[in-house]
Amino acid sequence: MRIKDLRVHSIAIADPPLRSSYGLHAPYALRNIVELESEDGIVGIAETYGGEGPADALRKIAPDVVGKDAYRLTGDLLDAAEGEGAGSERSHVMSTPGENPLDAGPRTYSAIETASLDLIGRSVGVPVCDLLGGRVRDEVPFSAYAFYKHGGGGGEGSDAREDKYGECLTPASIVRQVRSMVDEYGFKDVKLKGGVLDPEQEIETIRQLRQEFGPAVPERIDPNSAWTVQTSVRVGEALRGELTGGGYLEDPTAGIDGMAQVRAALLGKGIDTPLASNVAVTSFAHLPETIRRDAVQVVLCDHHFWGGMRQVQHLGKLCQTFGLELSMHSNSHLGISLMAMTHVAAATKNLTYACDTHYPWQTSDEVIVGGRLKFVGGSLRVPERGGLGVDIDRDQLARLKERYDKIPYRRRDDAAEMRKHVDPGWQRVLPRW
Ligand code: GKR
Ligand code: MG
Repeated sequence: MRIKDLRVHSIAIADPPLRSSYGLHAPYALRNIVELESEDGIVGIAETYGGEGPADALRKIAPDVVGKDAYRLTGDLLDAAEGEGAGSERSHVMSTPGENPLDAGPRTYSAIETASLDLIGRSVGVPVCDLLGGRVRDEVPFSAYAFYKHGGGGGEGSDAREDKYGECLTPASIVRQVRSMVDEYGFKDVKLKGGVLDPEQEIETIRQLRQEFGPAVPERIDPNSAWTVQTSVRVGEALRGELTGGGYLEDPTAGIDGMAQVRAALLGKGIDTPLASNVAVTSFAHLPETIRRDAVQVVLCDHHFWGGMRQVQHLGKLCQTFGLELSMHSNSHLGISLMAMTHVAAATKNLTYACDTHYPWQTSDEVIVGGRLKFVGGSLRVPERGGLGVDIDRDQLARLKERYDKIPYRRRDDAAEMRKHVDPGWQRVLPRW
């Protein structure tokens, strides 16, 4: 099935002022939508990181894709999926996901792979997860993803959105935020984005969440490398009761070496809380040292930057072989990404943790026919249709592209947003606490 055309659409979606150790989310998150059209007029789609860099990379690779066979694309382009570098410069410690040039290859490749699997799936009437070897689950659970945030629902000026959760900069307001998400979507796990308030406040937030939801709801906290080794150990000790039993401590400190030190210190105190990572460990090249040093016990996969869905399956197998567990990372996204995440999770056996998703934060924009996807009991059902199971809504795509053209944002820069809206002198200092 020969590819006739590759199209890239840059879009902007309203996003609330969410905080993390990277800084502050801009009023719009950026995404790129990819279309691969075959000679017989079937179109496969994918969603990936936004802004100019990822869009340019996709346009640059287009001549290598057009004229090729969709069934062979992944083989033909596989070298691009590796990316560059094996050290901390390849990690997401200093750059937000989607902004590290060293994993531009895997990101670009992943978008092409997803769109070609959708194309093939549509043409033969087979869901993507079944093309990937077959589903091991029909429903994929996701977790409530809580963020400290400022007031505001995203968007700007006359496009400003309703602020569903209000300002959330205290433990009690995070409990209200999560309660609302759990009631609305049925999530059964909670992840708190940390690295924003003093660690004592974040410890208190996790404790209050435990009081509210009880031990049956596993908890995770992720400060994106904001803490020293000592602080990470202190938090691990303080939350030894809360982060076990299905929870974990995610990227408390920077780098594989730092994570290994935290692990050793916690084990020395008899605390076996798993450490998870999508910041220190972002590529296959990171695995040997990670495993050798027992730095991480849960790897957060993400087909968007690990080089595609099949690479996530390979990652799953490696993790299983070396006794690591697998969870899934997310970034601000719409329904095409959410469906792709659902398919790859359905086809990856040892992905046993509820996946992260930012989806509830993009409360009103959507680019797929039928509008926002609905979680039932915190999970999404794998569609039975061929391909990913979602189609582009052309009117919505045009609207989101028009918005992208109007706004000044061309890349994610959370530090610049912090300086603009919160603190003119703000710098990302690591470790902060
Ligand atoms: O959306 O601000 C955010 C998150 O901090 C995101 O950028 C991270 O990549 O969710 C992610 C994580 O788990 O580290
Ligand atoms: Mg993380």
